[in-house]
Amino acid sequence: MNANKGINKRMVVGLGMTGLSAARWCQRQGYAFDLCDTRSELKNADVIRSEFIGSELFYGEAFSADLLKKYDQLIVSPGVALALPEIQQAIAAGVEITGDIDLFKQTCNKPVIAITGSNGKSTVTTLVGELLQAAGKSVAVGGNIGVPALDLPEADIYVLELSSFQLETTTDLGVEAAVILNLSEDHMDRYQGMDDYLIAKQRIFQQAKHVLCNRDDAATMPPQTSADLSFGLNEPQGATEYGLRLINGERFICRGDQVLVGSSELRIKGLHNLANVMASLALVELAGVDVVTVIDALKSFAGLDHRCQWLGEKGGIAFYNDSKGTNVASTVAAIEGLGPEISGKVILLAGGVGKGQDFSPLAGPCAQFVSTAMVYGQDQQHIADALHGECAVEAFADMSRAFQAALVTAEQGDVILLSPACASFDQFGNFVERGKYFAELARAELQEAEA
Ligand code: UMA
Ligand code: ADP
Repeated sequence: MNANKGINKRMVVGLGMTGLSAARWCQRQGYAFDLCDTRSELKNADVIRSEFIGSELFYGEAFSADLLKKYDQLIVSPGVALALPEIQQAIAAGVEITGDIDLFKQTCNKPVIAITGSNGKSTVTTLVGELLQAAGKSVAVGGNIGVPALDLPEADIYVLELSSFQLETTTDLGVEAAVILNLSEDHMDRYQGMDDYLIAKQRIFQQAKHVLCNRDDAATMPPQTSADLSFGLNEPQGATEYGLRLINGERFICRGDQVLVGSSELRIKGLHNLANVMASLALVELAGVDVVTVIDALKSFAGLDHRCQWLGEKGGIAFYNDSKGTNVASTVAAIEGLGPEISGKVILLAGGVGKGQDFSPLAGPCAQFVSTAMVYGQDQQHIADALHGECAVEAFADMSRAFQAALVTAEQGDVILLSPACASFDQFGNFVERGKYFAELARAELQEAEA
C-alpha cells in the first residue's frame, strides 16, 4: 500500500505518546509534517522543536479549523475527539483523517493480532505475547497497553491492544486475527451511546483474515461474516469452540473435546480470567501455533499488577488489588470471580470518578458476595444509592479511611478487594498510583502480621 498517495503535507494532532511516535514515523519516511496540541503549557516544546527541525509547532490554544484545512491529512491522537468542531470542519473541507494504527498497518508486512473490548484487553494482549514468545516467535506487544504501535521494534508478529479511540481512525485495518473480548458501558463521556461505542469497536474486523468472538456476548460477533473460532463459559461443541467443562468438580479449559488445562493449574483466578485465557489460546491458534505447546507458559502466567492481584493474607483475610477495575463491568467481574472461590465474604472498596455510569449492575453481585461496601471519593453517593438494601454500605472521604474500616469489619475467610468501578482522577494521578497506594496500605498490614 502506498502510504503517501496524494498527500503532501500532514498535521500531527495531539503531542502525547502517540503524536510523537507518529511524528517520528513521518520523519523516518521523509514526509513533510507539522505538529499541534491545545495544551497551554507544553513542557517539552523545545525538545520537540529540536527533534523535528523543519516542522512547525502550534500549541497553547484551541485547534484552528483554518489551520487544519491547509493540510492533506490529519494524524489524530486517540485522546482527541473526532467530534471536535475544528476537526469536523477540516473533514468537511476534504482533509483525510488517520491515526497511528492505520499508519502502522500501512508499512507493516508482518501479521498483527488485534485485541479490543471493554475489559480484559491488557491481560489478553500480554498473555498472547507471552504465549507466542514461548512458541519461539519474535513478538512485539504494544498499542493502548503502553508502547505506541509506531514505536515498536521489528518483530515477526505484532500483538496490539486497541482502544475504541484508536479504532475510530482506522480504515481497512486488515489484521491477521481480531477480537472484541466483551462489550459493556464505558467512555460514555466520548460516545453518544452504546451503539456508537460498538460501531467504533467493530472497525477491528475490517478486512481481518480471522475473527474470534465471545459466545456469551452477541456484541462481539462480526456483523458481516462469521467468526472462525469462539470462546465462552459453556461447554464447547466442536473444535472451533473453546469452552469450560466441569470434570470431578473442577473447571477445565477445553477446545472441543480436547482437555487443555484445569483452572487449579492456573495462577490467574476468577471466571473472567478463564475467559481471558480461552481468548488468548484461540488467538494463538489463529496465529498458527499449536496451543498444546504453550500450556506450560500459560500455567506460569501470574497476571498483571492492579488486576485482581493477590497481595497476601493476614489472619485468614486476603487482600486483592483490582485498581484497574475502572468501570462497573470490571468490578462485577472481580466480585463474581472471587466471590465463589472464598469461604467468607468480599469487603469491597469502591469509589472515585463515576464517568456518568449506571451503577445498578453492582447490586446483584454485591447482594450475593459482598458483606460491606466501603465507598469513598467523588461519586460515592451514586454507588451507595445503587447498593442500598443489597449489602451494608459505609461511606468515607478517602480510600485510606475505607481501608481502615475494612480491616475492622473483615473476618477470617473474607477478602478485602479494591475494585473501584470508577476512574481515579479525584484522588490519584491514575489507576497505577491508586493501586500502589492500596498495596502499600495492605503490605503494611501484612508486614505487621509477619513481625
Ligand atoms: N490533546 C490536545 N487536544 C485535545 C485532546 C488532547 O491537544 O483536545 C493532546 C494533549 O494535550 C496531549 C495529547 O493530545 O498532548 C494526548 O494524547 P492522547 O490522549 O491520545 O494520549 P497519548 O499519550 O498519545 O496516549 C494514547 C492513549 N491515550 C488515550 O487513549 C487517552 C494511551 O491509552 C495509550 O497507552 C497510548 O496512546 C499508546 O497507544 C491510555 C488510556 O487511558 C492508557 N486509554 C483509554 C483506556 O484504556 O480506557 C482508551
Ligand atoms: P483493559 O485493558 O480492557 O482495561 P485489563 O486486562 O487491564 O483490561 O483488566 C481490567 C479489569 O477488568 C480487571 O482488573 C478486572 O476487574 C476486569 N476484567 C478483566 N478481564 C475481564 C473480562 N474478561 N470480563 C470482564 N471484566 C474483566
